[in-house]
Amino acid sequence: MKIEKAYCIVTCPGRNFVTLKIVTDEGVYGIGDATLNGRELAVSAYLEEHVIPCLIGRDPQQIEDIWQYLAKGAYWRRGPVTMSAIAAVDMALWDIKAKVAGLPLYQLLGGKSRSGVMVYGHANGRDIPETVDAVGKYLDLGYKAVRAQAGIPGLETAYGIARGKLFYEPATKGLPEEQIWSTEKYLNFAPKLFDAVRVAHGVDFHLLHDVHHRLTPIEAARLGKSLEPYNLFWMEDPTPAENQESLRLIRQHTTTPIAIGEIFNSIHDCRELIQNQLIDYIRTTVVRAGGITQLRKIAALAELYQVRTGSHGATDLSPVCMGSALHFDLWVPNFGIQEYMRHTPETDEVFPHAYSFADGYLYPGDTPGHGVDIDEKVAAKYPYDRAYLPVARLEDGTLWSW
Ligand code: CS2
Ligand code: MG
Repeated sequence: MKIEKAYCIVTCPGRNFVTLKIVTDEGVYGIGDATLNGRELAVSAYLEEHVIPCLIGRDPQQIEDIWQYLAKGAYWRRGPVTMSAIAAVDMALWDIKAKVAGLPLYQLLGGKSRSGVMVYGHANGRDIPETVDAVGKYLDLGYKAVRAQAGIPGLETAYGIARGKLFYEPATKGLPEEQIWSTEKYLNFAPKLFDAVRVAHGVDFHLLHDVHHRLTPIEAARLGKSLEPYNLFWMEDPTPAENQESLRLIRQHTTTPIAIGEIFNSIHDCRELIQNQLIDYIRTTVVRAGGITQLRKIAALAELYQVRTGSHGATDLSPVCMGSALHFDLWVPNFGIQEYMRHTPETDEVFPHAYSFADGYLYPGDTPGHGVDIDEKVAAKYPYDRAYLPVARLEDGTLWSW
């Protein structure tokens, strides 16, 4: 079997997605997600101009060798653009291998380790009452785990507040939106939100929160301590983690579990965090961390230190990534939880898929491959429309982590 052709499909059913399709000389094809929110065309160009020419004629079954070739052969290693491109190739090759075997992807990884994949939904609101109400809606939908994000008094915008219904899409058309942030207003407010959620809905469900890289280590320690009475499942991205050492300070002050990694693209981004047990969940994803091939190496390292997986699953990761992630999640021994930010009906029409939701769990289905396809005719209805993630500034104008 040989790779005969490969190409990118860029579509925008409400938000931009990049999908790589690899077709073999025997007619079997596989697809992979290559979406990098706000930098989509950088990845499609990397694939079209630099990767695809090297794939033609290769044996698609040599997944590991192709991964090594693309990761090391470029000389310039790592980075979100490179690793998203490699991830898309990897997803597509695993899809082909599973289709040729006539098996759902999870069977090639080692079979089921659980009956379903526990997911968490995204409850949010402009204020505490709206957010408490949204948490209730997710519990009524059967979710066992809910993330809560609320508007912050005194700030016009805050991370994670949806513009629509069940969907949260931070990227906006035109140039990056500039949002104002105040750590003090946030730290004074956050405990009130979680107190209200627990008073209204009790303790018999997992409650999560995303700090979204906004705090310094000591501020994150203060937040973690203040949230201990509310027994969070995790406090996510409490501080920017390029300096992995900074998590040590947070760890010294609080038992609130920590999840980090959605922006990581290499095992080396999280090695120290895992080996020093500075985190409890690793959030690396199939599309960001070089595909199934590298993600399962990260999970194997994490398993040695009792760190569990908690992969990113926002709307800007396409259903192709979600489908692939669910097969990984069903197999991985040290599974924690999977983020599930539902896609829009238009997106689901572009990406028909086998996975399904029931009673707080996602099930990948048993279609051979990862169980997700792309309808190229429908995709063509939605041309690319450049959009950017917001930029954050402090009230004095200082540029801050968004
Ligand atoms: C967030 C994401 O889901 C999350 O945990 O951090 O919504 C993130 O902001 C987006 O994926 C960025 O594109
Ligand atoms: Mg996050």
